[in-house]
Amino acid sequence: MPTNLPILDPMSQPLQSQISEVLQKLETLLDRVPESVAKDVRQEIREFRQLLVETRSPRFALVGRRGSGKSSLINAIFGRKVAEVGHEKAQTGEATWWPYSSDMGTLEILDTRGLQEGSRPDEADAAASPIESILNALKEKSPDLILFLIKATEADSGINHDLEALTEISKTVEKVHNYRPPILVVATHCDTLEPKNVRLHQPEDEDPEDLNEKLERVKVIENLLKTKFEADPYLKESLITVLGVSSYQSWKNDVLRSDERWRIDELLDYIFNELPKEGKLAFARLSQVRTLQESIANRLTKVVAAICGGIAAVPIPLGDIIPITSLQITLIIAIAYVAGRQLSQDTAKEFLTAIGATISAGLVLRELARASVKIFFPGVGSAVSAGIATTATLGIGRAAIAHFIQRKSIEKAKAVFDGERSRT
Ligand SMILES: Nc1nc2c(ncn2[C@@H]2O[C@H](COP(=O)(O)OP(=O)(O)OP(=O)(O)O)[C@@H](O)[C@H]2O)c(=O)[nH]1
Ligand SMILES: [Mg+2]
Repeated sequence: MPTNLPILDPMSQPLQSQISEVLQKLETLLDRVPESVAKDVRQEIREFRQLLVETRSPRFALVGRRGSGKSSLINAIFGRKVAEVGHEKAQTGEATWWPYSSDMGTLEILDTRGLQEGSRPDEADAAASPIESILNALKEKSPDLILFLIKATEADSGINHDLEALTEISKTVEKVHNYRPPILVVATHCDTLEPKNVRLHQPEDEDPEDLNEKLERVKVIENLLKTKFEADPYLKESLITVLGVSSYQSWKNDVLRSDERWRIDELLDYIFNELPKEGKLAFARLSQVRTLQESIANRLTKVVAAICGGIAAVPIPLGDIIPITSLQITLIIAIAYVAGRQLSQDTAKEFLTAIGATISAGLVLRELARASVKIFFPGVGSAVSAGIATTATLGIGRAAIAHFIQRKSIEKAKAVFDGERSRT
């Protein structure tokens, strides 16, 4: 059962509606421009909206036997204790989507164990998670992906029941939502494979030969599972990969006392790649993986730079160019948010000033003030201001990544901004 229930807002509501407003305004501006010019900018605006305005908690359906490590995996993703580890009583009553939250965000999880065990009468509490309610929960919301967990040591024992459950879940989702969720197969407990004492999470301290033996065993299990999936024409299509991991962490009074996670970063990478755009930002934030945060921040930067360049390139009245600055401020707020912080507009503006980017924004304005350039030499002036707007925005994004995600000083961030500009 989740230890804390409140769903945290992916992004503050007022901020989201503000961003939404700016984007709407931009779209209206684009109506005045030939569609051939506006088309690409519209596309970027759509992506920006998906990533930022429509952001929501990712949703996973978990399939895995009792003790396969579902709760541990949720904790491993967060790097915090958000789920109770150890034997849990089966949920009584309705199976439903449960929010698991840290102060960095929320995952919505549907535990589908009842479906797997429903046909096994020896399970005392099999009836506690009625199959009907699992299927209803799947109809209510579709999982972004299915995580199938199996203990590495149990991978060669009959998993037909498990595969049947997987197929039923996938087909239900596909029928209702017209979406076939990708399946990630996770072989847990790899650390317990022989030789037991070899620590996968500290390979540098281990005898290379012993380590190799253990890694070979992991590979054998991965291949075994892969073969089973590939033998099933339906499941084969949905399989992303099979990955052996260890999720083991030990907590004492909610304080981490040992962290033996292995290959969880790799798993997070796979999950991130499979998530729809709406779920990526929240996932990068809550998992606190820098490479994922950088990936989404770089994408946001490119999208915003393209939008700013697009606006600057079209001959529109000077007053309407203000959205460029608001977009750049939004970009800073969004990047800081991915890194786990909540910035006010004022703080974002201070950051712009501190890296010396306001001058650049002014430059764009001045460039556009020479509107005559555009009128007399259409194309030339536009290309110049578009270039400046794009470069300045790229620089601002890279500087924000350096400061908020890579935790570099403001001085270093300023150097990143200056470097980006002098590159062109
Ligand atoms: N060594 C090792 N132990 C693990 C790993 N993952 C989970 N465990 C342990 O296995 C036990 C069961 O893990 P849980 O995460 O509670 O499993 P679960 O699937 O949530 O179990 P139920 O909620 O009862 O279905 C706990 O003692 C965990 O510490 C792993 O990768 N390696
Ligand atoms: Mg559990």
